[in-house]
Amino acid sequence: MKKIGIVMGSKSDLPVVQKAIDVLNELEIPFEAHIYSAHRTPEEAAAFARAARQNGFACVIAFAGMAAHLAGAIAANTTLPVIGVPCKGPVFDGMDALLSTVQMPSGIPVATVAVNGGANAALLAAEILSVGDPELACRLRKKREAAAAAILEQDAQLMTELSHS
Ligand code: RP5
Repeated sequence: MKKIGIVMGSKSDLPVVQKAIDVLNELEIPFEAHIYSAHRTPEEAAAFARAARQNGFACVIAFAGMAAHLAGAIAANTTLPVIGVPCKGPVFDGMDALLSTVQMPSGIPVATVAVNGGANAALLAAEILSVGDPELACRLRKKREAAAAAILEQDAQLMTELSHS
């Protein structure tokens, strides 16, 4: 199976990255994670992106906060799908990173998920991989079914609780 590339702009992004790692582990998807910054280590970030296809990656998830140009910088250097995760910063509550990540000019796409949306980024990456992997597609379907069953169980429990109040 091809790998998912994870790139974060700073180690301070790790709590959001961990949400993605948890999903990838649950779905048994191999990944490789790095700290490469678009402004602090631009050469390393570009080199990773340029070699990503040849190195067996199917797509790259890029995590960054504040003036978050990492996902765009990665996308500029590969034609693999790039998923951007805007990370919440200390001043604008993630709105800065959201706009920086989502507002890519035409020609270089970044599929942007919600602020701090690490789990959805991993699920989207898994869905991309599942196009050529029926077993992964089956694991994704079972995960959705389990999530739906958990909600229906909560619903039944709520009805019981409310009927006793
Ligand atoms: C971005 O700046 C990083 O992705 C991080 O979200 C933010 C702050 O970085 P640190 O100052 O915590 O290293 O480049």
